[in-house]
Amino acid sequence: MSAIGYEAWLQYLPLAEERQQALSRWFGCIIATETSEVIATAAAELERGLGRMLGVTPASRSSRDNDSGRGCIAIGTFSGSNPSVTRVFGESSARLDTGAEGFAIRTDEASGIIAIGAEQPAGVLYGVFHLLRLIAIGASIGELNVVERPANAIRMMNQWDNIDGSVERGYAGQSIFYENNAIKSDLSRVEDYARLLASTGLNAITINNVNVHRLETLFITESFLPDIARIAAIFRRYAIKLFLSVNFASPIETGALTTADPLDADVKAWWKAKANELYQAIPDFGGFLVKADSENRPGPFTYGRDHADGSNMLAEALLPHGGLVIWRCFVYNCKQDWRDRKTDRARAAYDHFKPLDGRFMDNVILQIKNGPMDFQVREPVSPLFGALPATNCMMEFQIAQEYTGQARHLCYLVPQWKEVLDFDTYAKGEGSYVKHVVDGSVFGYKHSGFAAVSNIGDNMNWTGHPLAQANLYGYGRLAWNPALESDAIAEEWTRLTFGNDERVVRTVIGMLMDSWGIYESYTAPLGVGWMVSPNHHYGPDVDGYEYSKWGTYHFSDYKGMGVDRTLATGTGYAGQYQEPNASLYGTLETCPDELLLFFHHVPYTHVLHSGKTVIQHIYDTHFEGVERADGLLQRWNELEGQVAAETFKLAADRFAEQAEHAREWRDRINTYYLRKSGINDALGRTIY
Ligand code: GCW
Repeated sequence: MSAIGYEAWLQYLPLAEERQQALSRWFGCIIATETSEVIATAAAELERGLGRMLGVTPASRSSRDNDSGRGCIAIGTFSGSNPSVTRVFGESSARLDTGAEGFAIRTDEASGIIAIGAEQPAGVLYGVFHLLRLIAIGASIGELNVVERPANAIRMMNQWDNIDGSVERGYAGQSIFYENNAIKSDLSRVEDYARLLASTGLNAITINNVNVHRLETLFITESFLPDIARIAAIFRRYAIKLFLSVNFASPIETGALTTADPLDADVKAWWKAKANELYQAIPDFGGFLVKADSENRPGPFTYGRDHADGSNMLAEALLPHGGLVIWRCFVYNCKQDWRDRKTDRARAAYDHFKPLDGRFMDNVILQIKNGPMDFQVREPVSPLFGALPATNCMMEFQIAQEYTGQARHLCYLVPQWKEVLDFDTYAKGEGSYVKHVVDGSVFGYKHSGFAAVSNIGDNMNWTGHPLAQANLYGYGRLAWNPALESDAIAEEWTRLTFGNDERVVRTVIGMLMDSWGIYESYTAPLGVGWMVSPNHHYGPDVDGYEYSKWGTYHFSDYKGMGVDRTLATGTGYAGQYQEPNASLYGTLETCPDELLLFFHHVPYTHVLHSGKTVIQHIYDTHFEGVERADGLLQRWNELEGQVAAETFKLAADRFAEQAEHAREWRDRINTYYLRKSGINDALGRTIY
């Protein structure tokens, strides 16, 4: 029994004695001969993991000097100096399809060696975490012959942390990087975070909020660079590259120039000099993440330039150093008039960026949110995926549950992300899945991959809700391999976190897998989104954003609700998809129920494919949602005594809050629609 806390999925719980004994024949020693920092990290992890699980730490050897009388584990690069690795993989290492960052693990009965080999030290580290995971979840290691390579080249985390210690949309405490307008002097927690990220296969991180405020603008100046370099050095040991979010108006805001016009010669020269300075401090610096002309952030529009001009100017500065510009597509009019039904925020990213396809430099990547709006519980996939054959693209997910319960409600997001990744864009005919757009294979992108907004803070368990760790873990695993199934990822996480008691494992997996559907059922219905309290976005407020400037409306009146985004009579958004998706969504008869109100404005009496009317669907799902939220609490309560008391209590309190709060959602939404529509619940349940 263990607390789900600081160690997260790297607890390395002691194995049963029998298994310890069976395994110990393989782990007489650890042979690591190379001097690379990352391989040293890998060797230390092996010592720690094996030591805890087996109860004895295998001796470390820097050469094959096996006096243990038992088998050993050897780790190293294929072309490195570890003879045991070479012996096991031999010439065949050239044919192993590990790619640059993958790894191979092989059990060699003849020499008594389990070898982990890779092209690069990073692969060795991932291989070590993989082997430790296999041991922890009870897999057999006697005949290992594993070859793994990541599907995505960029596997990135985005922190929305601010220098004052706050975290934008953070629900798990304060920043682990910053406090009181300074970078923390004690960064040990950052190192522990790096380890967690590397264990899931992530290889890049942006350490500051995309909203780059006054002091964070100075991160790229000498006031902060030495400290930033300290952070980069920590992540480097875990093969994670450091990126910074930058302010497009930096030349002005640092006091250097009076313009940030991307075509101005002085501006270009300023950024070039900046890049030189940055790479002097951090030779393997990853590059910039940029939020420009979005939600009041500065950008190229101020100078009558477009986003290709803006990003290319930065890309030119970084190019000689091999740096990347990751440019966000979250660009829309956040000052629209709710009376104007033609302007559609959902259209914005495509309208801005589609016409620019082909104009971006090779080291620019467009980072696109998974949906066209903003991380709602249900949205269609952004039509930009598949629409940019000549521009590098990557995915942006949000692990932080801004609109999905804020780490107080359980919402395992991996199934949602899987739906996005498995969506067929038809960009190059059938089978042009989003996952293959963002892994670069559909269009042959030079750079591409995954990014996600982190859900961690300085809470002792990292993520606030102990079970929200599953989202952090799941994101990394999916970025490595989008073909993994949601329940398989849930099972890995559960076993690593709670141990292998089958009753606990089954209960937790079941709760995780049901949770997204439960959250959806008592919140905004049928894909319409929002209905949250303005600003903090927690809790129900059906009209909270209805008369605002943010472009997020449901248009409910006494007859019906939903947003008409059809080509024929609406905003035309549905026409941004390629066929057959454009027709599927644009036609009332074929539009999937779960997205109906995203695409169509319909009467409350409209009959869904499910056979229910819209109004009855709203009532039914909201009543059921509360019952199912109660069910989560009951299911968790059954684990009392099976899970460490502290973890049990922490989660039990949150499940109680969720059940209570689901009632608030139910009653607000049902009451609102009863009053608007005047149509009674067919089952006569209590609505206020
Ligand atoms: O959803 C909105 C959030 C903002 C965030 C923005 C973005 C970082 O409410 O807090 O700002 O998205 O993604 O840029």
